Amino acid sequence: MVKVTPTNEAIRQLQGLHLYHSGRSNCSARVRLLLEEKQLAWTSHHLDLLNKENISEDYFGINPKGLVPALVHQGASIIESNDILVYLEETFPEPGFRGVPEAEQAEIDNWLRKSGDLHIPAIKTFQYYKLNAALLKKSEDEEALFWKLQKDPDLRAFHGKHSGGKTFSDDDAAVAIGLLNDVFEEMERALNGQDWLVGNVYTLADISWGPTITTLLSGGFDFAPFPNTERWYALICQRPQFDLAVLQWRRQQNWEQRVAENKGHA
Ligand SMILES: N[C@@H](CCC(=O)N[C@@H](CS)C(=O)NCC(=O)O)C(=O)O
Repeated sequence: MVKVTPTNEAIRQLQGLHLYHSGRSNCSARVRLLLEEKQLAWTSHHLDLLNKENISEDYFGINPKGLVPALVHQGASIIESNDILVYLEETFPEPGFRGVPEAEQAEIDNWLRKSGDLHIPAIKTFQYYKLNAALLKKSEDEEALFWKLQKDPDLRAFHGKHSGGKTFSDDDAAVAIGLLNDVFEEMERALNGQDWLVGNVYTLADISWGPTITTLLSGGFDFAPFPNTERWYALICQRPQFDLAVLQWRRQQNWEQRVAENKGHA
């Protein structure tokens, strides 16, 4: 688990749980979902990714990768959304979301690891390929600041692919879709004859993956070959906490409308 000491003293002094997040981000949404499930009080620090509010010296002082989410708690910033889920589960164990027998605990960890591992090569690549380039384009100043602040080699490689008028190729998308099809085939097997991913109990695995489906659906990913996954997703959508933490935040940001308005722009 990566814990960062925020560079800004005022942020180190914050009391309670402070989440730096974005309405449309699936990584942020899984953390909001667990916060709601645990009924924890938290303070929202919303960053509009389309306005590149994450590209600032201040925010890189909270998350050195410049990504949302980051959870600030007791003077430290915890980054990586799936690590934040584990941190919250360990720090605030009740109600618990690892309620399966010992032998199945590793399956929860596997789903969390997969969610993290697939983020750049599959989920983020698919979304950037599908979204209009104009929506994500950085201004010259934003580009310059981004390349100055961003030190992470994977993120430099990723963002290098859609800067200076370039974007992700059909081949990049095909690789991403292949990885996604593989993971959803696995999900189909896990959900065969059961409602939830591990041990038929609602766990961190479901909390991690539910919001990812929302994001992929918005990019037009085809879930028709995955009926168990569709059924499971319909079930998770029925949770009031999911509506509050995931769907309402997207609606508030007018995300679908902003995407639609930008269609057709170069
Ligand atoms: N592995 C990270 C990925 C976080 C991530 O990529 N967040 C996206 C939103 S879902 C973001 O901040 N994008 C802005 C950017 O790449 O500049 C996590 O799980 O927290």
